[in-house]
Amino acid sequence: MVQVRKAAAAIGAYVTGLSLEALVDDESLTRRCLRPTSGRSPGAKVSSCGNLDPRSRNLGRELRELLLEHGVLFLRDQPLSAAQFQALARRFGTPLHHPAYPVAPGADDVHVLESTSEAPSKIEKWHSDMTFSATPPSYTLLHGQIIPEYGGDTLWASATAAYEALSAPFKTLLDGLSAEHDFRHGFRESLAEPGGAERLAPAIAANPPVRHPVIRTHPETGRKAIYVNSLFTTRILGMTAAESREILPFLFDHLATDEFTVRLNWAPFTLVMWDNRSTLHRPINDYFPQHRKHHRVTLAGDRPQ
Ligand SMILES: O=C(O)CCC(=O)C(=O)O
Repeated sequence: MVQVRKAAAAIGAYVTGLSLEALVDDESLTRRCLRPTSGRSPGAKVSSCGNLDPRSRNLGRELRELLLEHGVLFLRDQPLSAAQFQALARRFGTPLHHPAYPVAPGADDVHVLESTSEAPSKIEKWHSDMTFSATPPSYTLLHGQIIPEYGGDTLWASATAAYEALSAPFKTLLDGLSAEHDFRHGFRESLAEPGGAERLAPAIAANPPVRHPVIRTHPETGRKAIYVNSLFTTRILGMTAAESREILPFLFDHLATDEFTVRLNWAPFTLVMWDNRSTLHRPINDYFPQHRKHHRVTLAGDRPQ
C-alpha cells in the first residue's frame, strides 16, 4: 500500500510502498501484474501487483498532487536505469536541456551530476533550478547513483512557508518587485577555471540576465512564495544598490530558516522529486574525497508570475 509520511513540519514527505519501475516499464508491469485468467478465456487478468495497484496508472497525477502539497517527495529503493528514469520524468512533463551538464549515455534528457575530489561540484548555494532562464523548470527529479558513505546530504526549504512567515508590511513592500537572475553569477567559479569562459560562452550567449517577480504565485496552487536565490539572483530592480544589498541577504537567510527546511541523507537509488516554484535546495559538499553521482531531469515550466 502506498503510504505518505511528512518528513518535516513545513516541507517534504516520504512516499513508500511504490515501485516506479512498474509505473514506467510496461514489460515489467506485465511481468509483475498480469496472471493468466482461469478457464479457457485468452489473455490475462490484472491482479495484485506487489506494492503497486495497476489502477495506479493514475499514479502520475497522484504524485503530482502530493508534490504540490509537500514540495518535495522522497522515494527510497527505486532501481531505475537512465532510460527508465527518463521515461518516468517524461510522464510528468517535457524535459529541458541544461547548458552546463553532460547527459547519460542513451538517455539524452538525463543529466549527470558527478562530483569527485579532482572535479568537485561547485554548487553549494541555496537555489531553485535554472532561474537564469525566462521560463525556469517546474519540477526536478534527482536519482542517486553513487552515494558517499557519509556526507553529501541535500537540504530543501519551503519558499511558501518563508513567504507566509513575513509580516504584512514586508509582504506589501516585496509584492510587485522584480529581481534580476543571471547565469554568469551562478557559474562564476566554472567561468573562472582554465577554459571555462570558452566552454560556457554559448550558454552565456543563450542566457542573458532575466527578471522574475520577487514574490511569485504558484500557477497550480495559487500560493505565494519568495522567488529569489543566492546562486542566481543579483539585484532587486527599482531599488538602490544599497537597498538591494540589504534586502536580498535578508531574504536568502530567511528562506534558509531551519523550521522551513528538510534534510535528506541519500542512499543509492533514492529518487527525489521537487517543485521548483515553491522550494529551494542546497547540496552539502562535505564528502570529499568520496565520489558522488546523480541523474537529474528538469521539466519545463512557465514564466513566473
Ligand atoms: O546534488 C544535489 O544534492 C542537488 C543538486 C542540485 O543542486 C540541483 O540539481 O540543482
